[in-house]
Amino acid sequence: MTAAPDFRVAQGPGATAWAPETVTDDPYNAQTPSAALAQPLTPAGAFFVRDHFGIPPADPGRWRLRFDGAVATAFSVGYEELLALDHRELDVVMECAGNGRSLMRPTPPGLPWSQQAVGCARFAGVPFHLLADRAGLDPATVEVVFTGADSGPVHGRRTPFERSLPLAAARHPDTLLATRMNGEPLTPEHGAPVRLVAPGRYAVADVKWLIGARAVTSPFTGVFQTEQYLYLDLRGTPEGPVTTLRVKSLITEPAPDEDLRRGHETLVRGHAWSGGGVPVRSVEVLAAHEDDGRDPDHVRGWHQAVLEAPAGPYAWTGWSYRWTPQQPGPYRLLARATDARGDTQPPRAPWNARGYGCNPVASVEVVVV
Ligand SMILES: Nc1nc2c(c(=O)[nH]1)N[C@H]1C(S)=C(S)[C@@H](COP(=O)(O)O)O[C@H]1N2
Ligand SMILES: [Mo]
Repeated sequence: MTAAPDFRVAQGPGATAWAPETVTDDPYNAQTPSAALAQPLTPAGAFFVRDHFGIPPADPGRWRLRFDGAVATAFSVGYEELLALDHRELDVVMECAGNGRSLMRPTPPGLPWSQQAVGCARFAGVPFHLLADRAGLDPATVEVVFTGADSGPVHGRRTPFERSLPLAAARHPDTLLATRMNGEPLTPEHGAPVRLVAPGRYAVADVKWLIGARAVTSPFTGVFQTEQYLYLDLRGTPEGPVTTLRVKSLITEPAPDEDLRRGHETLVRGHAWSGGGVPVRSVEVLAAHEDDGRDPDHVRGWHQAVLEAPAGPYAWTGWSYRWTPQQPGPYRLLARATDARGDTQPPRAPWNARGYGCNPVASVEVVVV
């Protein structure tokens, strides 16, 4: 079922040939290259890819999305019919729940993502509730289960990729049946022809290659809902499913190990985001010189970065801080985002058995000469 991905190279003036950095070949998983993460919107051809079973073949001409389960009238829609409906466009940070796992000690099992299983793209799609309303949901509906066209063996049985959303989240006007990413039709690796986009949640919710939506009157217990994508503690005790994105930041400049000049102003910049549509309230930056010998957790000297206006409630917020290093030698630059709820990035990776929600203070090492 795995097709070799065929990444289109951006054309035109100033175009850059992007390709994600492969993490596994089969199924294909890849992370966003750092140069692409520095862009305000992540190019689709550079955007990280997370596949459990491989990319299923898709033909928009034959694609249908079936609505069934606890509904008055089961029905299906085709691609052309969906394209004719009103679309909404939203800039959305998509982050894999396992992003950053490789920073945890001991490193939990799972794909060894650094902090690059993330991107922000402009998705256009039809609000899911417009079609759900046509089906006439049973008043006892508690969740909607979304089914992808991909499947594979789990516990010895062929299992489709399926995830549910609580009814209120499924019916939220920003939950989209997305057909476009950054102004272009979805590419095969990102869920063509139609994927779900549930903004503000870990990206496991964003079912690709969507072919089914099923209303259910008791909570869904599929493997990707109740066995994987849970916060588990040291003893393996569940602490709950991954849901909304944790507050987080990324330093995109300067690059790691970049040589900077003493007495020269350097622009430290990056993105920050949180989940559930909660805005970023502040980003603070700390430049710790190696000789300071201070524990950065206790150090004073955090400076407020300047925030840009984000392109909507689910987009990331660009930030920057002008820094003029005074001493030569190695520095560690740290960035710490706080959201409007008051949640802030912890000093160190918050460990859990599967390595989800890893949002420690962002850090990059540079040398001043
Ligand atoms: N059908 C299907 N949808 C899926 C997945 C999958 O394996 N199959 N992976 C999920 C996970 S875990 C993530 S992080 C995102 C990744 O989206 P992307 O590959 O477009 O970046 O897709 C989600 N949707
Ligand atoms: Mo993921």
